[in-house]
This record gives sequence, structure tokens and C-alpha cells, in this order.
Amino acid sequence: MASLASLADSVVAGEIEKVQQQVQELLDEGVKPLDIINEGLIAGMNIVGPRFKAGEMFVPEVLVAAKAMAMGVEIVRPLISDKELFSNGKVVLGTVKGDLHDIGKNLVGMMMESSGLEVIDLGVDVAPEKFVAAVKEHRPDILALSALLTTTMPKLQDTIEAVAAADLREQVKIIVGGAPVTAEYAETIGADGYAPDAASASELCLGLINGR
Ligand code: B1M
Repeated sequence: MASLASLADSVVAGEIEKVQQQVQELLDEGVKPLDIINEGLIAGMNIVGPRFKAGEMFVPEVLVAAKAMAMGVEIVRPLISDKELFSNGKVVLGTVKGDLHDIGKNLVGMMMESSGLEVIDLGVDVAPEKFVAAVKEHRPDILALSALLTTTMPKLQDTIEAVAAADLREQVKIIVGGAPVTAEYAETIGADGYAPDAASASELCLGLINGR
């Protein structure tokens, strides 16, 4: 018989079919959809995040675990409202202009979603004005910018300046990350925060949203 704890274990192991089967079994047993998400699927990703951060799990394993979680969520999703699912806040995320790297950004987005944050992912090669338009449209709590090239790091600053020029800087916290980015650099360009990896990025968002 499936349990929420065994579902979490299946997410960690990246066993997609088992996850789908267990989610269905739990629904048939009458377990609440939101409990399946929070105490089964997300609980699994909450184990993955720290293990990845500690170097005990690697990118391919994290991607498969995230995929397993997403396939489970897909079954339960139609039974839950957005408000219930994404109760912790909203993030607009993207890789800056000129930069096509998205593996790390996608991991960041997955970890954020598994922390109960709604993520609007604008993709790669996102111009400052497109970020500004998204902040106007979606009114996120956090704008999260990724850059993987030393040549595109200046676009982080350009984006922050564009948000300020549009008079939106007070409305949104801006965080930055990506392999060449450092905490010192983030401070120099006026970001509100920096995170070195995907698990820390979602922790940082929750901290900023809750005023910590
Ligand atoms: Co590119 N590339 N690449 N590349 N590439 C690097 C980044 C590079 C370090 C390789 C090298 O030379 N050793 C180098 C950059 C050098 C530099 O600027 N100092 C480089 C280069 C030069 C280039 C090209 C210019 C190569 C060329 O064409 N001459 C070119 C540029 C294209 C462009 O963007 N305009 C290019 C192209 C590509 C591919 C398209 C082939 C491919 C990208 C595929 C894709 O993303 N869909 C690619 C890849 C795969 C890499 C490497 C090998 C791996 C990057 C990766 O996905 N890492 C990379 C070398 C390396 O890192 N070993 C390299 C795994 C990922 C999980 O880690 O992205 O760091 P990472 O994300 C981490 C953290 O950084 C952090 O969390 C993630 C998870 O923990 N993080 C955030 C990321 N974003 C965050 C945002 C946050 C917080 C944390 O808050 C908002």
C-alpha cells in the first residue's frame, strides 16, 4: 500500500512510474490532493535539495527526481487551485540577454516550485525590457536573474537598472545567480540577494518574502 513517505522516497529515487502509481493509489484511498503534493511529492524534493547542495546527488539525478515530482503533480494538479498550490509567493525567472544557458536556471525554477512558489519562467536570452514587462504584468515578489557567462554578467546590472528606471524597484526583490556570479558582485550591482545553487535560491526567496 502506498504511503506519503514511500511516495517521497520514490521522488528521491526518480522512479517516475512508481510515483504516478502511488499518487493514484493515494487518491483512491481518499488522501487529500494537497497533502499528496506537500507531504509526498514536495517532501521528496525537500530531501533532494539539501542532498544536491551537499554534493551527495548530481544534476542528472536531480533532474529525474524533479521530473518524477512533476509527473506526480500533473495527476493531482486539476484537483487543486493555484491559490492553494502556490501559497508562498510569486517569482519571475529568466536567463539574461545574450545567454542561452538554462540547465541551472531550470533547476532553480524546479526547486522554487517545490517550495510552494509560483514561477513564471521567461526562458533564456531575456532582454531587460522583457523582464520589466513581466514584472509589470505579473507583480512578482521576486525577480530572479541567471547568468552563466562573464560576458553576460553586466546584463544583470542592466536589468536591475531597467527595473529601477520603470519605477518598479521598490515593488520587487531581485536575486541573481549563476556560476560566475558572486555575493560581492551581487552587492555591487544592487541586487537584494545572491544564491550559489538551486536549493539556496528557493530558501533565499522564502527569506526575502517573509522579511527575514
Ligand atoms: Co557554455 N559555457 N557556452 N554551453 N557551458 C560554460 C558556462 C563555460 C564555463 C565553459 C568553459 O569554458 N569552461 C564557459 C563560460 C566561460 C565564462 O564566461 N567565464 C561557456 C562558454 C564560453 C560558452 C559559449 C560562449 C561557447 C561558444 O559558443 N564558444 C556558448 C555561449 C552561448 C550563449 O549562451 N550565448 C556556450 C554554449 C553552451 C551550450 C549551448 C553548448 C550548453 C548550454 C545548454 C543549456 O544550458 N541548455 C553549454 C553548457 C552545458 C556549459 C557547461 C558545460 C555547463 C553549464 C551547466 O549547465 N552546468 C559550462 C561549464 C561548466 O559549468 N562546467 C559552460 C550545470 C548547472 C546545474 O549548473 O548552470 O552553474 P549552473 O547552475 C547552478 C548554479 O550556478 C546556480 O544554481 C544551479 C544549480 O545549482 N544558479 C543560480 C544558476 N542560475 C542561478 C540563478 C539564481 C541562483 C542560483 O538566482 C536567480
